[in-house]
Amino acid sequence: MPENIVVKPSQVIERILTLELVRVTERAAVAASRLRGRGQEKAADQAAVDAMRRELNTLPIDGTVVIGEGERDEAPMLFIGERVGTGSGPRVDIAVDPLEGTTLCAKDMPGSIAVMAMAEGGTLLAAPDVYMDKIAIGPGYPKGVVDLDRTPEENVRALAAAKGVAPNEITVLVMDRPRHVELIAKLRALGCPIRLITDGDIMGVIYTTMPGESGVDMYLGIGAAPEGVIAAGALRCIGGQMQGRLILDTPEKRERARTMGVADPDKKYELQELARGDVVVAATGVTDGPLLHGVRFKGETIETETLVWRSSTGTVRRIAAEHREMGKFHLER
Ligand code: VTB
Repeated sequence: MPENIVVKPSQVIERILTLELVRVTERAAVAASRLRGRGQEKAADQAAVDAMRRELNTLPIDGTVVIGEGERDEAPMLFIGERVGTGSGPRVDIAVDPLEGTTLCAKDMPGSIAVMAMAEGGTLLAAPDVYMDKIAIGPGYPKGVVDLDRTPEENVRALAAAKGVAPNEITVLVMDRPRHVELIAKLRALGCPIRLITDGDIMGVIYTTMPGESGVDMYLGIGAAPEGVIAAGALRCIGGQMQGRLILDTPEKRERARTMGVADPDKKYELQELARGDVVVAATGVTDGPLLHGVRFKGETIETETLVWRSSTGTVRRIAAEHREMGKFHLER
């Protein structure tokens, strides 16, 4: 590296840790995939959680789980606030979804992943486990071309104009839920193709960053808030646009959010507020999906495919790995 380039020590550490994160999600994905198609959502999730936590605790970081499996009293592992890592290293925020799409894994349907984000300490939104209204598009569009406070019709038309196509050529990804009946009807009226997914909206948001591969231009609708923060981390790395608003429709949820630091329950979060600092995100396929193939067991070897995004450079790496049974993986049988 030329001498005149100044690299912060934290950046070097983060750079080194990028591959470590891949190991973490690979391990979780392999563990979950042994239960693929067996109809056991909880067991598959638990296997991923165990493997992810074990691997995370070997990393030279002083990590705090900000997005995790739940509150300490309901989730014994990877709960919000749990300290992870060896403790001797940079202070980082950790957001995990060891098995995103547990149902997809249990039914061996496309799109389940093991995913995590690591960011500078105190920079990821500590989102409560509530719903979030989200909008996301990929990179290359003028800032503010879409907005959560505009109607779906306005957003589709604006994105179509920016892309130079007709509104009925904008593919919108929406979660297939009764809460979206009205949204879907509006999009149908515009003639938009709609990609309906049953689960897994972290990838749903990420698809917008790779329209060439995924065919998706925009994410619209309501999904889980913690998943929104992890997806925002990935978008920060690639340069897409996203906004989110927590749905705090009961006094309990508002109180819960308040104790987690949410001062304004109606706040519209910009991408940079969901994930503020430098962030690294890694996702390994569990079942086959449009962007990642699932774990493959091939006699002596196990193959995984992982995407890892890094915000400080915008690098996206796709890592195909071949693991041998003599490694630690056989212990997870
Ligand atoms: C989603 C999505 C997840 O749960 O938001 C969803 O983020 C929550 O919505 O991938 P529902 O309560 O309607 O299921 C998942 O689909 C699975 O965790």
